[in-house]
Amino acid sequence: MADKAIVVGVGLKTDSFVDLKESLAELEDLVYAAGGGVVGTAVQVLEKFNPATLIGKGKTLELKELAEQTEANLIVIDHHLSGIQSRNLEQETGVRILDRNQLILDIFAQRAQTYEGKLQVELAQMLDQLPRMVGAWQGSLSRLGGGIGTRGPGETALEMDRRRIHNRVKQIRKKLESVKKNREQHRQQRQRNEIPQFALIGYTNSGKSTLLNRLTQSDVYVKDQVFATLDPTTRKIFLPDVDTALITDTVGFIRNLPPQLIEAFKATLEESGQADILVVVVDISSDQVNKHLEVIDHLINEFKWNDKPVVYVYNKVDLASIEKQVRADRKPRVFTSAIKNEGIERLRRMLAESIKNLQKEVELFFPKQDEHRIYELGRESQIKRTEAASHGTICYVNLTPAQMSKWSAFLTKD
Ligand SMILES: Nc1nc2c(ncn2[C@@H]2O[C@H](COP(=O)(O)OP(=O)(O)OP(=O)(O)O)[C@@H](O)[C@H]2O)c(=O)[nH]1
Ligand SMILES: [Mg+2]
Repeated sequence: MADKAIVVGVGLKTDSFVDLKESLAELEDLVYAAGGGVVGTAVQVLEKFNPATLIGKGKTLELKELAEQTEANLIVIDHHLSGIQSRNLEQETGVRILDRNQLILDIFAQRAQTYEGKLQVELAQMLDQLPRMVGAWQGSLSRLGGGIGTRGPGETALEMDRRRIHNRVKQIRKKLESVKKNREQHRQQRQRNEIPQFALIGYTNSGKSTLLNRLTQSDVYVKDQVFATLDPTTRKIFLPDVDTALITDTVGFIRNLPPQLIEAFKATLEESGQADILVVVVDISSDQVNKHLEVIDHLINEFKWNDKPVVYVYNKVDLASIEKQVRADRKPRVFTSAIKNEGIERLRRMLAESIKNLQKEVELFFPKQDEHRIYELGRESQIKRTEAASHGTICYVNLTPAQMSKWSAFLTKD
């Protein structure tokens, strides 16, 4: 049976009310994404938060009544709750309580497919659990029955004591470390080939996976729901004049992404950090383009990707008014409709252009005994011209910084 949820927006008088409402609308989407339904909505703006229950006493009672009327079995608060606040709210309303983080973690728990993905979600759930454990969770309604917030490996955590959780956290980190080592070996192999790499990043549901499928004729999972993608996928992409490049699709962003989740998914996100160029995908049909860009900018800063060149893709242009298109002012930019296959060739050209901008023309000298390597050079870059010299061959070629370090032994001084 699907959960029937009441969503509750909470903020201080000093906060922006528009933000509160937008965040609450997003929380509704998250409830649906978790497989539940929304049967009621409430909002409270406070002078200051109530340490015992976050929201006020009157509002708590109101929620209890609303839950009875609507037969809700779940209340989701659009704010962080302490362990004590959750327990108190559960006792006073008689209904299971989740906060925004727990809801997002539940969606991740449902979506995780790979070994690594599952480990990362479990780690995030435990890191989220630890500070809530004040010995207060015993007797909590969260342990009863199934439904949103009780799934995934994290549910067993509720029965463990803190020390056992700490041990488990240590264990998971170790396992993740070995997965990471494994991946780094693959990556080194790839780097030896020095193929330029793009990362698709952006808000969840903006169309990253659909674009990847268009650009690479793949069949990555696409769905009209938040967090459809959790595990990174890397594919080859063929661009005009560039030969081969790689492009990675990964987990989408959302405002107030739980910090534990970011920490747990570091390895996954680092995959995008390996890219030479970021491809920021924005759903231009959304009313919240600016907020989405703000969240993306913030995370780019947090991951220290600021030095990477960015290409902006305003996707879903088929649904966007001219006014919205005029306001889309990040550059370089391209408008696409991944669904209608519009703008994709322009995007390809822009991606090719962005690689060329990374490259510099250099002169390499291959002595006779190394001339066989010119073939390898030609496979990973465009040789503009070659000249026979007395003891070998000179090649004029465009290389990215990474390629330059690979071929540095053959660089002639400039
Ligand atoms: N109208 C329209 N819909 C699109 C377009 N591109 C993608 N969609 C739809 O938007 C929804 C989300 O697309 P995805 O490709 O799964 O989005 P995503 O960015 O990978 O999302 P996450 O994996 O959840 O982060 C799907 O229902 C797509 O069919 C577009 O250009 N126009
Ligand atoms: Mg996706």
